[in-house]
Amino acid sequence: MTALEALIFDVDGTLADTERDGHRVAFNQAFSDAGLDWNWDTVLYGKLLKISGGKERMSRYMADKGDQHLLNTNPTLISDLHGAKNLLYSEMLQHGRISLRPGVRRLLSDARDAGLRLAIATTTSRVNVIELLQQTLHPEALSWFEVIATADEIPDKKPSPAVYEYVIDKMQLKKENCLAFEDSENGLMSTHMAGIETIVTVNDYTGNGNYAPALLVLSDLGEPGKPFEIMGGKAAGFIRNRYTYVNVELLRNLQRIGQSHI
Ligand code: XBP
Ligand code: MG
Repeated sequence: MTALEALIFDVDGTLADTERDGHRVAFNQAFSDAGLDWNWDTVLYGKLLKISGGKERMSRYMADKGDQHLLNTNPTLISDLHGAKNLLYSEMLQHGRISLRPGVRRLLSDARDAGLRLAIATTTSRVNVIELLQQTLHPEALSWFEVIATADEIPDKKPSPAVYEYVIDKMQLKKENCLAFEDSENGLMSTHMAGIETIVTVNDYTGNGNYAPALLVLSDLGEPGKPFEIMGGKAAGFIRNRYTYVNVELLRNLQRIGQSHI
């Protein structure tokens, strides 16, 4: 039986709650700076999040609003807005407005000490990942991850499995030797199609999803003294009354459980 070798992390919603008070606010500022009457309130943004990728999200919204004529005067409107949004988002990170979710720093640090290999698989832009890791985790945090796969390398966004397949291929891993961390249905569909067992940590936007294929569905990774809530998953019965936060020992056990389900 093969052992746990690597952990692959989604970014938005998984490492940090970046959407409602991060990307959404930056999108709205970019819209208003461009003189557009577009505004994404928190409820609308929750619906729009079903569309992976900021550019794709704006394109869909523009079409639904009947504003496609705007492209006649500015054919690069969507990519201009996206660039402006990412700059504003970077500024928010630099001002410390976004922090890591519970347990993330501890687990990454413990995983490194245990010799587990780390990677990132996200549909967001590379610039956003770099800023988030450096600002919230550690100035040298980029070097903690063997592969950082983003929308810049993999335009085929989640729920496509492409970004996870890219990571597995680059790291020459077997999918059975990895675990992935996701926060959304699109993310879980992506890992599931790539054949990677997954722990889902939900947030306000993703709590009502269908996570049937997940090994575990949790409120968050938990901390000593701040237990996670177990919301479901194939391994939920195993961890109940045994673990209150995600640590490397639990992950090694989950990887074995994942293999026994195959
Ligand atoms: C993240 C996304 C991204 C972010 C915004 O999904 O879908 O579009 O919302 O970033 P996941 P960009 O967590 O599943 O990777 O504007 O750079 O796309
Ligand atoms: Mg996510």
